[in-house]
Amino acid sequence: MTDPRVTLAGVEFAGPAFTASGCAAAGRELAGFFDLTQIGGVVTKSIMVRPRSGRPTPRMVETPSGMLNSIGLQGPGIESFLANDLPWLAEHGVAAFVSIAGETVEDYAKLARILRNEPAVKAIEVNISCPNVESRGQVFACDVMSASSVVHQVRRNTNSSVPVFAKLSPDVTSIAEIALACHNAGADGLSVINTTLGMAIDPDTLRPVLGGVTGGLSGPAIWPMAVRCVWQVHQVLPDLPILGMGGIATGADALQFIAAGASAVSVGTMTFHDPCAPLRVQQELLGLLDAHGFAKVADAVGIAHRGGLS
Ligand code: RRO
Repeated sequence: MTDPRVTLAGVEFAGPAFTASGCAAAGRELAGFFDLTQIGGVVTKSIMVRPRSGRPTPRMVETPSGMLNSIGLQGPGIESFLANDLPWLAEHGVAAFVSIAGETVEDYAKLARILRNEPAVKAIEVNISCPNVESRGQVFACDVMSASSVVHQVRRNTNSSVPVFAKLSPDVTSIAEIALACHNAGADGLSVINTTLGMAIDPDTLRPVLGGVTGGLSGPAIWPMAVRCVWQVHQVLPDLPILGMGGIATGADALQFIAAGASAVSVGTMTFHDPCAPLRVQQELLGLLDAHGFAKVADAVGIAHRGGLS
């Protein structure tokens, strides 16, 4: 059997599939469906310095093969996260991949400083690509200088043993350019991709459906774009671990991400339909890797760049 363990930037995880940020809160709700210690870990909903109520409702719309969300970074804030969520993950032996988000570079630095003293944090995902913010200027991942500043500040305020992954947006001209900038600023890995900006208009009222007007598109509709982004990032940074995500519903989908250059995957939107999706996708992926004769996941990473199976 293919060894399920993966090592991302020096840290070992139990499996190659993770939850995706924003689709499973901090893991608790999924624990009734499957054993969270069996997957790579839980990537938490992005946590901010202060509690936040998010954008006006409605916040979700179903779309062909996907959905739009306009949550707007709703969350309890870092104090509550440290009092309730992180201890729960630690007590249950679940690997905590903590996602952080801020309105300013200093917010990110502050969150990193606070998390520095928390041994339960196995890795940090720096969410610089939330589409549901007040201004596009706050989507740090759309600008080389902004992305670099955030990553630099988080990296310098985080323990060297804890990898820092930057989460990228597909809504840029060159994702490779942003990836290189994040790498140069100290990112140990990249999460590829966040949702892409979309919008729906009600055909009866002819008004935007979402309270926040625009929202992030996710689900199977976006996997071809996500695979392309993983491919382009791996092409310029073949040694940097990528956590690949975007519309993964099956092990075969996940395998495409691995072949394009991802070292592990996150399963998000599919969890709303099938709460066991992260574990099911992992089992299906490992079955496919085994059928192809791969002893470990790493042997298949980026194989599409090397001519595929011989
Ligand atoms: O909370 C959100 O609205 C949200 C976030 Br933080 C994100 O990173 N991506 C997304 O589609 N929605």
